[in-house]
Amino acid sequence: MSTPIVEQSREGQVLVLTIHNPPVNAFSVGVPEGLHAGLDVAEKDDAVKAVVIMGGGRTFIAGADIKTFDLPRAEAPDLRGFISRLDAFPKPTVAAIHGTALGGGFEVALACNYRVAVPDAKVGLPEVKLGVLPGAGGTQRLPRLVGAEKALDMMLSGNPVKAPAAQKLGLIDEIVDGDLKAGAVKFAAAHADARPLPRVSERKVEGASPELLMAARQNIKKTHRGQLSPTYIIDLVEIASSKAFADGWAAEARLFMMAKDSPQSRGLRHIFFAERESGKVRGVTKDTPTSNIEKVGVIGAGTMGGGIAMNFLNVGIPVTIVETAQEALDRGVATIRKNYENTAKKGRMTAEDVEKRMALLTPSLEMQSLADADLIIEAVFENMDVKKEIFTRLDGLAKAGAILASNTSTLDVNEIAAVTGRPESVIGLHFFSPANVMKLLEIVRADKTSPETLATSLQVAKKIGKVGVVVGVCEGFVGNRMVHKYGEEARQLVEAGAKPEDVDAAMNALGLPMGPFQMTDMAGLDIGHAIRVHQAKVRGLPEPDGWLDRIVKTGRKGQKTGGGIYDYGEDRRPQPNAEMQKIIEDYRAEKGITPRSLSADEITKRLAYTLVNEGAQILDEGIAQRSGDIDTIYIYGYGFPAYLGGPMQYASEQGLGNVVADLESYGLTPAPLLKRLAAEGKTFAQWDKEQAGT
Ligand code: 3H9
Repeated sequence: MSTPIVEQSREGQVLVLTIHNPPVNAFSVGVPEGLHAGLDVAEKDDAVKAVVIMGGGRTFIAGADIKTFDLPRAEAPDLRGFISRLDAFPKPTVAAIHGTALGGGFEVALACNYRVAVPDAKVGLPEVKLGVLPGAGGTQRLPRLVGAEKALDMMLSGNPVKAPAAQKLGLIDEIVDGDLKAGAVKFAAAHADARPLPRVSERKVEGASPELLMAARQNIKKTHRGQLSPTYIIDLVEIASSKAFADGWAAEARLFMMAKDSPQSRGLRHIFFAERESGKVRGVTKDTPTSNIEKVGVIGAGTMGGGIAMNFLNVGIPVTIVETAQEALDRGVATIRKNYENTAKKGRMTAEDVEKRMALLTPSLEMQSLADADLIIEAVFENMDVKKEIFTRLDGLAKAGAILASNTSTLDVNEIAAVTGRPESVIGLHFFSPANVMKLLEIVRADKTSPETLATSLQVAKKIGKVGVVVGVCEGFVGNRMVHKYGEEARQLVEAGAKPEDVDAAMNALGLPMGPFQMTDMAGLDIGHAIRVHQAKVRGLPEPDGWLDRIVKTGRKGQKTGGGIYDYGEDRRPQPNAEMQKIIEDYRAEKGITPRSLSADEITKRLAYTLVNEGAQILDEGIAQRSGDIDTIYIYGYGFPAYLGGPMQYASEQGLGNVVADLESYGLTPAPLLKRLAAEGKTFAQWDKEQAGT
């Protein structure tokens, strides 16, 4: 007989209800029914003196089942109904926590009379990260238990608290060392006769001063710019402090529904699942063998190579870093040390940690020293001849089965793989700068890359804390291919009459921390110029001579030279520069362009939809497997706001029919896939599902 979703077991006078809903015991359909059945038994049977609720498998309840958020209310699991009953239950209830008690899961625990946990358990209310708020009493109970300030901190950050800290805050009554079930049963039995029963809902909120609430409202303008649910959370803490529990409970239900039904929450939930889906790659299964990566080699000790090396040192994997000249090698190693020391200065690492990491680093001038590495990542400058030479040498010296990776951001990985006798072991691992910070890793699958090489690379990404997204070979892969089109369109907008600052302001208003020209100034104008020169050469076109190329030629290369398109004062804020504006005006005059004024709406749509259009083309070509992969890339690699769900989800929210109509109205040609989906009235997420056959 299979285990029921909620298993009942009697331990003396205690009834233990264990939830079995793998993988994370989300509060899905069947869970409340099983728990109610358990409470029915406990209520009727006089021999039952107390109830323990716990999770089977790896965790307590990880929250409401996010997949059920779009179900009609009558079909969705009734978490609030169960929590109401739990709060009023006449016999002592104990939540026994291991793994994570998150969101609705922690709300169940808060509605119990007592909470016990193993030392490495974590508790928290992460709903804000999904664009919602704790909607099953969390906004009302947490401040009653830990005070307004700590409750705001936990609910606005969404970060969990470890059990020992939670105990200090009063969230956990007892830490159980050893067997959780036995410890929880013992605790429950010891409290079986305790009356009156402690109920969090009956407490008063401490510390909700008007100053605290005002400061929180000010602060979220910076930390959660443009987002709805944090403001609701603060409103609800205010209500918790000034009104009866029942009023707060009702207000919470109303605001939860408003947040849940917002495009922001749909966007954040989309990206939650997209990020997890990105690990599921065509041709790779759970049974695909992987190899152990115990030693890593990095070729190139520049900014990129150094940053890449740090990822592995951080997780205890030894790295040999190779350069051609002693000076460059010394400089690279010194930069890595300095980065760690700066982290230590900020108190995020000890001096001992710095030394531990540095001890794992072996600098070398000999490529031969990479002979025993399991993974070798080449991170030299973007030149195909140099890369081919390196891979030819690697083929001769790397051990059998080693993965040979290039960090190229644009070059053809097939061409690189072809110089080796083992193309199945060659892959692109495209890190984003700064490589030790940015969460994205584009994993470039070449034609002959083996499933083993791919599966191992995905595992490596996870190990070093990156979100790995598999992409195919084309110029710029997914992220840079899209951003090049976006940059091109941004330059066109200026050519047509917009000012660079208007273009940036429109994208800032959409929620991007940096507009295209702020980004160009930060990355360096010379980089984009070099790419345009390279592309023109490859295509047999004359050297590019747009207004931006003319700015580069004045010697202004962006922030690194003190200014580029903009000037930068003490506060590092971009300020328009009259001479640069003159270059733009002269350029228009020379080309006979009469500048026109462009609205912020046109700018936003033309730029955002240019990304979407290229994304659709990328999907059609099979360069990305899912639109969710593209969204994940844009959020983790390019700062697209997560609450918009990424460019493809954003377009789906606007309606693909509207996107097509807008593109056409600007004289731009919609990609065939985009047109097809628009005509069929579909979203990109629906297309993803169709492709996956689900
Ligand atoms: C809420 O509770 C609202 C209430 O306040 C009010 C309601 C009225 N639902 O991350 P992993 C899946 S909002 C459905 O890879 P890990 C996930 O998609 C919720 N599915 O594992 C994946 O599926 P697959 C508040 C969920 O060990 C699998 O589980 N709670 C949910 O790295 C494994 O996930 C949260 O926000 C869910 N709630 O991390 C917690 N959670 O295998 C969200 C996970 O098919 N969850 N799945 O790809 C997490 O933070 C992490 O999953 C957790 C485990 C830390 C639990």
